[in-house]
Amino acid sequence: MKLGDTIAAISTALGPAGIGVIRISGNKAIEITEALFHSTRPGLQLKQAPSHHFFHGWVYDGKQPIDEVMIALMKAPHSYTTEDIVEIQCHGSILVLQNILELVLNLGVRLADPGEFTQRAFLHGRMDLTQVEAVSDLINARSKMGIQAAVDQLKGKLFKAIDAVREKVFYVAALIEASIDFSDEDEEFTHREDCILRLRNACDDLENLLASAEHGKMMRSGLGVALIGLPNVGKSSLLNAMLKENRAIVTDIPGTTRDIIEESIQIKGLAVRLIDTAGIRKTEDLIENEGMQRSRDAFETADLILLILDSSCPLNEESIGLLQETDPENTVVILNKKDLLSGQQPSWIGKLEAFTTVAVSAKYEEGLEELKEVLFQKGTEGIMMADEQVLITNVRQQQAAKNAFSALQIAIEGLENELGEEFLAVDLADCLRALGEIVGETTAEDLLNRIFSEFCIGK
Ligand SMILES: Nc1nc2c(ncn2[C@@H]2O[C@H](COP(=O)(O)OP(=O)(O)OP(=O)(O)O)[C@@H](O)[C@H]2O)c(=O)[nH]1
Ligand SMILES: [Mg+2]
Repeated sequence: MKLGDTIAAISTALGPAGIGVIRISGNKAIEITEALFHSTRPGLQLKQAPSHHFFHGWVYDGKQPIDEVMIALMKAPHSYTTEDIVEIQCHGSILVLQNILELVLNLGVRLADPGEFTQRAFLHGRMDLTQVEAVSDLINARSKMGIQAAVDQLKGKLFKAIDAVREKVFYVAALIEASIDFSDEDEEFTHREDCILRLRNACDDLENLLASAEHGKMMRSGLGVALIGLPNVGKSSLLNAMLKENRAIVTDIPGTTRDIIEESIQIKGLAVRLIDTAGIRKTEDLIENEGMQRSRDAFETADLILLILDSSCPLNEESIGLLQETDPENTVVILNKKDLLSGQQPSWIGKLEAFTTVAVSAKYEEGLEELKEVLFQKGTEGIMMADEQVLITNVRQQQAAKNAFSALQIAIEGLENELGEEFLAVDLADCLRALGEIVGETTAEDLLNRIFSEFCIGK
């Protein structure tokens, strides 16, 4: 991956569409476009043309017109990558897009790697790593909350928060370095109290950020909800009813669902990932057993369990077994098939006192609004929805923030216990390195590569 190359890729999704965009970035972008583009404005030269303007014309392959296009010109350094960028907007035909891309590549341009445009923006200092991650989150967002978290991060909210903590730590680190450099055998380091206060303050900031992580991750990836229960209780019916579509096969034969089916819905802007699973029972069937292993995995990894019971049946031993396995804190018991009870409650309802319960009829779509409300409450429990709150949105950021926090605590303890400045300097350097990892300044190369490789081509 060479920074000096001019790169190009199709930046829009490949499928018939109104328009499609081919993006070219690098110092040859403009001259290469000149070779293909015939402007409708006589004598127009893109090199001399004003930046951030659109130009109408045709792309030609030799004498053969390929498509009528608009060219968007963004000259360095005021572009996404900070390099010269040309975006060719043609009709959104896969073949036309591929044709134009090929013409561009034949002129000595290299096909961009996944995420390479964004990587250039990062390497040229236009974005920090949290903003890079925000771009990816925004593209992949599945809910309004996901978009909001990504946009806040893209605007640099998290970067600024981390930078503010770094400033505080830098200040103390500089004082300590100075006291090492100018240390006099008899002279004591005189700023301990002041340093402790400053570092405690930085620690509080990090603690608040860390407290936001669960909220941030929830906003980004949504609430993972596993539908668990014995066969035939109506798990797949409930999935279909919530999705308002016949996604999963429903029959009256126990053991219908074999594989995991995952689909998302939005509840008041929160993404909820519903995971339908195979009914749990004892069986010799190989396929069903494999399905059940997957149910077990979903059971263990989901944020919330919907334990579904058939309210028209007695509470048998297997159901009691499942109830005992679940933690009432992250379980909602669904009393399905309430239509069969003609307004009555199941006789065994008393056994469920520890649980939140919702009575529904998946078949007749009753009780679903109440269920959605409960899911939203559970998903956003303990979460502050304050505008000014800064969020950590993924595990990578969370882990680095934790490391920074631990290093700070060790430094504070060291200061309190009159430890030598050399030790303090090491702890503060650890803390600064961890903070630098969040924004991408001290992040390991392979991790960076992985982050960019998960992008789509053309971004
Ligand atoms: N009366 C009534 N029948 C329902 C309700 N929900 C589901 N059923 C029926 O119960 C049977 C089983 O439904 P499914 O949704 O396939 O059950 P499941 O839990 O996914 O079953 P497995 O995939 O075998 O584990 C079907 O005949 C459904 O029509 C309901 O609310 N009321
Ligand atoms: Mg099913």
